[in-house]
Parts: sequence; structure tokens; C-alpha cells
Amino acid sequence: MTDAHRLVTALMILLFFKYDSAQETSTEFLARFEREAKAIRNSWAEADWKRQTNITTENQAAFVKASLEYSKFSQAMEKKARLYLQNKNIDLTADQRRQLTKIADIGTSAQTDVEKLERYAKIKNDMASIYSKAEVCLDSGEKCLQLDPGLTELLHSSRDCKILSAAWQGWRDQSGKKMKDLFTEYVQLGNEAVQILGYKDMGDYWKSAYETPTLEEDVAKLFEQIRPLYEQLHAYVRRRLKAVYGAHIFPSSGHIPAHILGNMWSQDWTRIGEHVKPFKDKQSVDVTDEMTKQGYTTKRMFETAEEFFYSLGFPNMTETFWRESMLERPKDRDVVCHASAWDMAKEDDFRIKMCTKVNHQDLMTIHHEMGHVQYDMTYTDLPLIYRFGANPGFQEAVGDTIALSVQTPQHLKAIGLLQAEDSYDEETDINFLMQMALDSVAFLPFSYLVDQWRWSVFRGDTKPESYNEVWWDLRCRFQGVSPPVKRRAEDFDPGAKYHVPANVPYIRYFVSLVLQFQFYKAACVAAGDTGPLHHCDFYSNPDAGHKLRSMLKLGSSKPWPDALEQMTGQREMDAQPLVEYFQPLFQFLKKENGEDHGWTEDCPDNPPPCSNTAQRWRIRYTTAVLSLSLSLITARFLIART
Ligand code: X8Z
Ligand code: ZN
Repeated sequence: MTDAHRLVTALMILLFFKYDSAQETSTEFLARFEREAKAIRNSWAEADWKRQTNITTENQAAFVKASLEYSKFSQAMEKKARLYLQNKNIDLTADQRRQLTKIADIGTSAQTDVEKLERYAKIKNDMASIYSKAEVCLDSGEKCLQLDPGLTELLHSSRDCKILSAAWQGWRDQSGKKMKDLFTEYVQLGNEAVQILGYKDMGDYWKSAYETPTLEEDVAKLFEQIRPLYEQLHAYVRRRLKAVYGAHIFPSSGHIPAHILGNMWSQDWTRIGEHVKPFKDKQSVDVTDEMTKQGYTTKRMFETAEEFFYSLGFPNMTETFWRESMLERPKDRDVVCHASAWDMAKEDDFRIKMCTKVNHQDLMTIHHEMGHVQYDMTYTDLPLIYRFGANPGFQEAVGDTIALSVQTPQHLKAIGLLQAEDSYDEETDINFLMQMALDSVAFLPFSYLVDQWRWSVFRGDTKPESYNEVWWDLRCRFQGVSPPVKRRAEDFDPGAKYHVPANVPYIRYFVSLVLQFQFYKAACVAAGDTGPLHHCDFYSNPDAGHKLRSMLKLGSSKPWPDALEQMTGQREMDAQPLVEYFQPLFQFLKKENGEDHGWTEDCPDNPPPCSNTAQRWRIRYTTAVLSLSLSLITARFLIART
């Protein structure tokens, strides 16, 4: 805080307490905040819901207006909260101090220049809208594809290197590339706003949600704990994919081309499960086919998730949830399809917005989203300012913890989604762990690097001209994936990932990956499970449910180590449970890979094309031989007839 800032604050304290005849006590102020903040948060959330479930110019304008009102309110509350915090004559309890500190921490709402505030809201709208409306026309005659479901399905199912590459590049041309200038302006405006509060930059503000000065070091250490496992998974997948696509599309640097991993961002590899399944004749746990066979509907998928939570002592979804949620993509309007959960800050109004498809992955995403809703419903009696996860990673981890239990073969069999087989042996077990690793282990470096990139951008270390280059430096270095086509400075590939235009921090997903295995282990211990960790299904166990709920009840009323301790007895994030869970797979992969693992830190110079020269010559040679043989046969036939 500058001296001028201090002087103004001191004067305001003086004025406020000397002349405000109807002076509010801190308790009265907090009660008023509760009433007013609920109303304003609800109208803001309604406006946001409208714009995301129906992207129109009017709805976007209404959202900008609601955002400005929210900021104005936040600024007024911030000023008052600071007066209480800075007045040494007022006795505040530790809890009141925590609440007031949070009320004063208003982020980008601190911007007092209304034009800038408005511009900032508009830029966010525009980036989100470019992303949500983007379409790729692969062939002039064909229908153009949106990300969801078109391109996503194509990335899942096509094995044609050229088509995959065109879809991969097309998506980046139509989304990220079109918002680079908007993003550059967004960075400047965001930084300027939070600097008013004394933060160094927007990344510094985002990190403050973890209430520790060592977040960057902490996540770096956790990443190192898991890196060997990722490296082994990467090597195995690379070898198996070479057998599918031919080694010629793989650069000699050891990277995997980013477009063949079954996902637009190579962050989730579950869709290439069939190609990399270690034991081909043994069962795996993708239940998509079984769900289709049994005629699963979206509603039934949500009910399946609801039932698991209920078995642990959580409530069912509310009537408002079923009435107001958007569970499928509407046909008549543009929407933001990326799944999200909503606490509307009003009685029992909790919602999910999702363009659900009937498949295994979406069933797990439903558990993820319902985890958010259950968290929100569990802490609903807390003051509004505490109605958040203990840290953002906690919010992301709840549903995924449940999904670990749901996906055990035992549970899937119990709910009739997996055929009961006679034998469950070590090979089936490795198949199962592989499928789980393609989901979570594969995701670790991506979830780690997205904010490494954004923190560096917000800090000013990465300038607009090198946005894309630094992005790919990180992708190549941490994920070991490389672009299938040449990238240039005018490309903006980070913007092709939802959370970048949507202004959603990403390190939360990395933190969540670590935490969910800690939570899972704690729930299994509470349930008295003594088998290998990855076999544990805590379905309907009241002790596991009670443990989880008692942690969630705290919301963000206490620093997160307190919440973690409540559930696990530990105050630190620790990747050991994750490592323990995947131990049998790690041993298997090490044996299979031998010395064949790793990649160079730098990206390869040039992406190998889908078909190489040798292959092209082979095709030409085969075609020539075939047509010659055909001509000879025809000639012989004609001679024989004459
Ligand atoms: O964005 C999400 C959720 C909503 S919080 C669907 N996830 C990340 C992503 O899609 O990139 C869940 C996993 C990671
Ligand atoms: Zn989430």
C-alpha cells in the first residue's frame, strides 16, 4: 500500500466513525452484507446463466450490466470492510477478520474506471463467444463441425492422420487465433485492476486463493513426485500408437504428435484405450457400449450419479435442479457447452449445464459436476463469503473422488454396467489401471502447464509475440507432445482451450488430481477397506460419507490444511496415494518399456507429415505394379479371345 493510499484510508476511517451517526457494528455489517450480497450474486448468476445458455447480443449486454452492478457493490463493501479491519479500536473475532478480509478481496472489481471495467467484461464475453460459436469446415461440401459434439467425436473416433490433423488445426484457426488481440488487452486490464489491491499481477491474485506463498514450489514438487509415472505411460502409449499409425508420423525427438491422442488438447487419453490396452483379450472398463445397449438416457446417467452420492448420506438433487438445469445441448440456440455447476445463491437453486452424450466419459463428468453441486449444498448454511471450496482444487476433487470408486470393476458390475466375468486376474487389473491412467496420469502435465503459461504471461515474462512459442515450449517439455503442423507467432493455441478465454484458472485441476487420491484413500480407510487401494469401492459406506461431508461443511471458512486434516489427518498435499494407486501399472510399464522412454525438452523442428516420402514412393510403386499387372492380364485375355 502506498503512503497516499494509507493517508486516504486513515481519513476515511476518521470520517466514517466520527460522522456516521447510524454506525453499524461489524456484526451488523456482516449481516447486511449477507442479505445484499445474496441478492446481487443471484441476479449476476441469473444473467450469466442466461448468456451461457443462450448466447445473444441482448443476453451478453445484460450480463455486462450485471457485472458492473456486482463490481459497484463489491467496491462499496470492500471500502467498509477495510475500515473495520484497519480500526485498531474495534475488537474483531478471528472469524470476523477472515470474513472481512475476504469481503475486501474483490479481484478485478477493484477497477474504479467504469469504462475499463465495462471493456473488461465485454472482452471476456467476446472471447467466450468466439470459442463457443467456432465451427470448422473440413470439406467444402460437408457440414461444418462445432467442438461439441462434432470435433470431439471426430478426435475420438477417426484414425485418419490427415483428417485428425485438419480438425486439430481447424479448431485452433477458428477459436484461439481469432482472439489473440482480445486476450492481450484482457491481460493488461486484469493486471491493472488487481494491482489496485496491491497484487503484483493477475497470476499473483489467482494464486492467493491457496493462502500460501509457496504454491508454485509446492506444485513443482508434487509434479516431480509423479513425473516418472507419466514418463512410463507416455513411452508405452507412444510405442503402441506407432503400431497403429506407423513410426513415420512420430518425430525423432520422442514426442507424440498431439492430434492422435483422442482429445483436442491431448489432455485425456481415455479414447485411445482400445489401441493401448495391454491385454487385448481381457476386459476393460469403458462402459460406453453397455450404456448404449441398455438404452441409457441423460436423465438415467444423472440419476446413477445422484444415487451414489445419496448412498453416502448426501441429499438428492433438488426440484429446482431438475427443472432449471440444462442437461443436453439445445438445438435452437448457441450455448456454452463446456460443463459447469452453478450455485445460484438462492435457496435450493443449484444447477448443472452440460451437453451430455451417452458415453463413459460423460458419465464421469456428471459425477464431477454433481460433486460441485453436493459441495455447494453441503456448505449452504455458511455465510455466503465462505461458500467456496477450501481451495479451488478441493471443489474440483469431490466428484472425481466419487468417480474413482464408481469406476472400480466391482462397482460397475454391481450397477450392471460391466459383465460379471469368471476370473479377475492380474492382467484384467492392469487393463483397468491403464484405463484409469489414461484419464488421470495423462492429464497431470497438461493441468500443470496451463497456468505455468498464464502466470508467466501475467507476470510480463511472456510477451504477445512469443505467446504461442512459450505455450509449445511447455507442451513439448512437460507433456512430451508436439504439434502436428507448423505453429507460427500469429497462432494462439492457448485460446483454443476453454479455460483461457473463459478466464478460469487451471492449476486447480492439478491440485485436484493430487487431492482426489488423498480423499479417496481417506474414504477407503474410513470404510475399513484393507485391499489394494485401486480396488476400493466405498459405495453406501456411512463412515466414508461422514468423513467427506465433514470436510465439505467447512467451505472456505478455515484455511485448507484444516479441511484436509479433517478428512485425511494430514495437513499437506501429497502425491503418495496417487503413486500407490498406480504402483502395479508402474511396475508393468517399466518392465515393458525397458530403456525406451523419454523425449527431448525442445519441440522438434518440423512436424513430420502424415505420409512420408518413403511411404509415398511405396504407394506409387504398389499402384504402378498393380496397374501393370492389370494391363498384362487384360492383354492376355484379349489375345486369348482373338
Ligand atoms: O473444466 C472441467 C470441468 C468443469 S470444472 C468439466 N474440467 C477440466 C477440463 O475440461 O479441462 C474437468 C477436468 C479438467
Ligand atoms: Zn469442475
